[in-house]
Amino acid sequence: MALLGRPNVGKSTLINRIIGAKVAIVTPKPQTTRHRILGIHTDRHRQIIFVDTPGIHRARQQLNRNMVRIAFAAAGEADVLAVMQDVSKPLDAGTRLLIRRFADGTLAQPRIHVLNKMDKVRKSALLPRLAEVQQLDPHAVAYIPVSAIRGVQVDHMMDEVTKYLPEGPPVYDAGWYTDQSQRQLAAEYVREQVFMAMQQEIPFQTAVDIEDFHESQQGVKISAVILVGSERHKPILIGKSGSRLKSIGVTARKNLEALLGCRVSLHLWVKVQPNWFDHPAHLSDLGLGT
Ligand SMILES: Nc1nc2c(ncn2[C@@H]2O[C@H](COP(=O)(O)OP(=O)(O)OP(=O)(O)O)[C@@H](O)[C@H]2O)c(=O)[nH]1
Ligand SMILES: [Mg+2]
Repeated sequence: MALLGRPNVGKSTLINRIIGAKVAIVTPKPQTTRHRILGIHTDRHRQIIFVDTPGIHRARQQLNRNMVRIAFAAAGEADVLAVMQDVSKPLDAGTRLLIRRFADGTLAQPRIHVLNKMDKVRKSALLPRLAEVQQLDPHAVAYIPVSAIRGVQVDHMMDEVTKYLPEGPPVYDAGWYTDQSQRQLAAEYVREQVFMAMQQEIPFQTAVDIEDFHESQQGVKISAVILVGSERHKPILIGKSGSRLKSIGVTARKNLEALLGCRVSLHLWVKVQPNWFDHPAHLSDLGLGT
């Protein structure tokens, strides 16, 4: 099942909630997710492969064009589409356009509308919103309000999705919960903290590349480069006497230790690569191509 929607609606939060681990990073900033990320849920009766996607937005730079392309490609391959919106925000032009785009019949798979962040609105506000979405896409198979962050109605949504999945043997072993390597997860966990710590355009112009990932009896030793798109971003990211970079490293390391269940030593450094986010070759080197 592919999870699609505008940036920041809570797609990654929902996947993490279902899987019970941070497989996709979450921040309050839009355009956090840049890849197609699998979250594999296996229980006694079923295996559902959830595909988290980058938020669909008007893309100017090559990185953003790739992100949007990744989302539509994931939609094309899935058995069921879940189109998510944030009900705590008005149904804006961008969201309407997105709903219409999926409703136009180009993609034939069953569609479920997921109305997230219901914890932020009154019940009385939900009904008119449901009616509005139903009117925009009358042929969807379900319209489900949820709270991804609190786990409200998430089981119900999964049962609804299950109805439309093809029967077959499980694709992944029961122990697998994502398709990402530990190396990729490490890069994402560092990027999450960069997003949390940085303001304005800086987070969107950073990427993380793992230079070294070494496992031993003592734990994991990781060396990561944070790429910035401009010389003037470097001192801001590093902070006074290295304080900002240090606190990014400390939080990312703690989160990684919780995920990997072992000691992690994390070495971060910053490199300037002007406008890397607009160069197809740099993007594919960073695993951000299409
Ligand atoms: N109150 C509330 N906040 C939520 C809920 N789900 C997500 N959020 C918050 O919304 C913000 C965005 O969440 P993400 O999961 O990163 O959103 P996303 O759709 O994956 O965003 P992109 O990756 O940028 O497309 C975070 O601050 C979340 O904590 C919810 O059910 N209720
Ligand atoms: Mg996301």
